[in-house]
Amino acid sequence: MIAHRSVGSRPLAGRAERAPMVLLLLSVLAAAAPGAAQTQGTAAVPDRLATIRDATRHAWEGYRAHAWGHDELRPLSRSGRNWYDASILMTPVDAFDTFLMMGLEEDAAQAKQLILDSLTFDLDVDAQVFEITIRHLGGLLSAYQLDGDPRFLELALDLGDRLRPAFETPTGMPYRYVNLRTGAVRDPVNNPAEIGTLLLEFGTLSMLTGDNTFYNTAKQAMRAVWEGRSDLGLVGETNDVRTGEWRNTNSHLSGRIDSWYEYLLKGCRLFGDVDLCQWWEQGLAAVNRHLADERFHGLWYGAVDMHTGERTATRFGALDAFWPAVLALGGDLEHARALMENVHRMWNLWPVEPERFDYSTMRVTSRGYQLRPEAIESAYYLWWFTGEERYREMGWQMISAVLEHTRTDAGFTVLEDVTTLEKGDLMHSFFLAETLKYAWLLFSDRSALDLQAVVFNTEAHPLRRTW
Ligand code: DMJ
Repeated sequence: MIAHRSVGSRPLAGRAERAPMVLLLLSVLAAAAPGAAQTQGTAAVPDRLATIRDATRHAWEGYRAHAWGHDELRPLSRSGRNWYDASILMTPVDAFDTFLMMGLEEDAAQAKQLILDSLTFDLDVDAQVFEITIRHLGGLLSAYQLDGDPRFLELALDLGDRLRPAFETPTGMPYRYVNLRTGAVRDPVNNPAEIGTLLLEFGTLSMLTGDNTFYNTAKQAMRAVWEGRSDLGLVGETNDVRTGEWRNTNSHLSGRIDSWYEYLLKGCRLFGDVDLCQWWEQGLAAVNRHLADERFHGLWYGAVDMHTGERTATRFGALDAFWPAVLALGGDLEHARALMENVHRMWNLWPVEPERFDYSTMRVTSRGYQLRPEAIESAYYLWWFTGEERYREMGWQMISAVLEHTRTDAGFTVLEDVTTLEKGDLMHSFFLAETLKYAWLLFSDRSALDLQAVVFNTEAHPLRRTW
């Protein structure tokens, strides 16, 4: 049983802060209110749902047959791989809520039994704080909220406790790795995404257990990143968590920074925290002012130096494609729509989107495809908030191409090169957590999930304000 922990310092705004907090939060929520969505193509599309559900079953069958008990499936070699010396069951933890949402009860039951029988965090391994938080803490918390079994929350609480030593730094920003058994830490050079994408999970853990220290710890890490922003209001790519000093001053929306912005907005929406709402509004303004780039075929977001604003790169790719979703959720449909056109353009350049390309030359610079969800996630948010079928068609083109070109006899696999369609040998757990889930939601009835009430963590685990 979960002991209801005594409440430490409060995580949410106090009485004096509540009035502006409510106004700011209402403006964030109102800005994202759907317009045409109530009247246009909002009904489920059964044949497409059947295709996506079959693909999900195929992916899980591959894992069951060849990687059972491991973190992830290697579809070509028909084997399993673990991130560390021992498995932490990444695929079942990531997939469980997807199965529930798709009504795949038998598959959900298999995943649940494996997790509850075998998952332990009492392991002598150095775990990456960000990855285990978004996948395991997020997955276990959403599993608890959807399924109700308290053992999911017990596992989440045990993990949360084991991650605490990572935050014992002068700034409150976490080391990248912490040993789950000994608490030993390593890798002090971290980045805004890995430092600032922890609050939805730590905050939800606080709300569900009554132990506010989780919330406050993750929020202090975000505050430290925010306070290190440049005069232009931008953050850099890497910093030292012991001093706060920036090591790489490139600013962009790609890996190492991306979900930092996502959690400012989502933290504002899930917890109603006035600081996060303000940081989001100000961060968004700086991004639209300095990173937006309209010189080449419409709107892109590239890279600049965080201090000078000087353009350092014209690159975009699969990871950056999350931004239309966040813009739509934040109510900036104009930029969301414009960028989504270019996400779609990226999908028309090659059979499948590449990891990265240069939008000034339209040349690919990183040729792989890692089964990533972001473009389909954005199509889903755009469709949900506008009701326009156009976004469903974009999403269908994307997921059809993924299912066609990445399918193997045992699950789905990454591509080494989207120009040749050469296959690699890995089915990332986020394919089940995110890619297939967002595709499923895109063709479900719009009322299947209320994006005004549910907040997806960055691994697509749904969290709900049940407290
Ligand atoms: C996922 O682990 C998360 O979405 C993360 O925020 C970014 N990378 C992958 C998916 O591409």
